[in-house]
Amino acid sequence: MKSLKNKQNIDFGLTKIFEEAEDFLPLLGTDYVEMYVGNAKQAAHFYKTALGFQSLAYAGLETGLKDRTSYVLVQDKIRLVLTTPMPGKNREIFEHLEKHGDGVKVIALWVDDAVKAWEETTKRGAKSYFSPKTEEDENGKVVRSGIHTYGDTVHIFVERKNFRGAFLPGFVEWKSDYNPSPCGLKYIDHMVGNVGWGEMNVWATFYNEVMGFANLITFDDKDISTDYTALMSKVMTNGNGRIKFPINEPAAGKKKSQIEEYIDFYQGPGCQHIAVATDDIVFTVSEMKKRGVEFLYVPGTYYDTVGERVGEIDEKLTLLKEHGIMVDRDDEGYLLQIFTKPLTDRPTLFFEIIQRKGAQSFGKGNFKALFESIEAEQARRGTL
Ligand code: TYF
Ligand code: FE
Repeated sequence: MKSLKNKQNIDFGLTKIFEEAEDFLPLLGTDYVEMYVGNAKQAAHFYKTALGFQSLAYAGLETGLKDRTSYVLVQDKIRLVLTTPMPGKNREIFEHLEKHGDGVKVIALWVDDAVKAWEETTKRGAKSYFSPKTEEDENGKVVRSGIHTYGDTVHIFVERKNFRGAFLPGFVEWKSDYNPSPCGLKYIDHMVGNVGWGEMNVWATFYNEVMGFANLITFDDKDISTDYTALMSKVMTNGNGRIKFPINEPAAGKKKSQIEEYIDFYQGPGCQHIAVATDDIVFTVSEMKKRGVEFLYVPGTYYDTVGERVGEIDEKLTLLKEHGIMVDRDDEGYLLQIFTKPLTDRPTLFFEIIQRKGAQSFGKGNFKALFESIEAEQARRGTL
């Protein structure tokens, strides 16, 4: 039985949550993340240079694709697709860009059966993005289907067991002479959605009822609020724990919530951050800094008390302080994390670098320092 097998893979106390549930949507992992961007060629250069991604695949004019151009980048298990529109009838990408700026359009999920994934989710109320279709080339075939989630964001289910190509049918392998070394990014740990006032529960319920996810943790405004920022968050996770989607909504605070700021600039709900795992955060962060990535500033005083809060850790505190890397502990271990500034001109999408050493939580102990740091940035932008 598939559902039983899934349960044995659960490695962080999810067994209880899923005891009775049958996993009608088994997910093997994140397949790819696709961003719609204003200039895919330059964005690809940035993600290679600054974050250490490698060239993987390409589709555009040279491959017979007329209405858009896509560059596919890879770093270990992470695949990032950067797509820009070309003049033509495809208004979807232009409209997405005009409204949101560069942002995440597709969070693609790797499945064994893209037809079943679409049927199970649409029958539970998901709005279809596209019904199952088979794409084929000399490397085999891929079945994909898609559903809508928050805002203009979509999930695409990807079934690739009969495919050997670089990415998807229609893409050619992209061999480049420019190959900056990786920064040690391994896989996507979680992807966070920001939604509007009162919508957190709508989307938590969507992930529960339509996709069979469970609520792993809830943070209310009391957990999170600083003097200014306030937000609430529910972390939703699938049966084997490989996919984690925290959903944030703004809460009333003294000044403008960072979630509201995001929604104002993204002009609606969307993906706020992509958390990527590394197994050597000091290496990853020092590489990314050398390559020009800017991180949020954590005040030096944060490190005065971190020792008593987290106890013994393997890393030298002086090194963590030098880089502004934060630490938090839970029952199962500890984690190290740091946040980039937004990677776009609008204060919208950013990346989190996370190294888990047992802990499966989200750094609640760092919320205050983190949000104060975000507020300092909001103040600089005049949006607080
Ligand atoms: O994903 C998380 O829950 C943590 C903390 O606006 C966090 O990375 C939560 C909300 C937010 C930024 C980070
Ligand atoms: Fe996060």
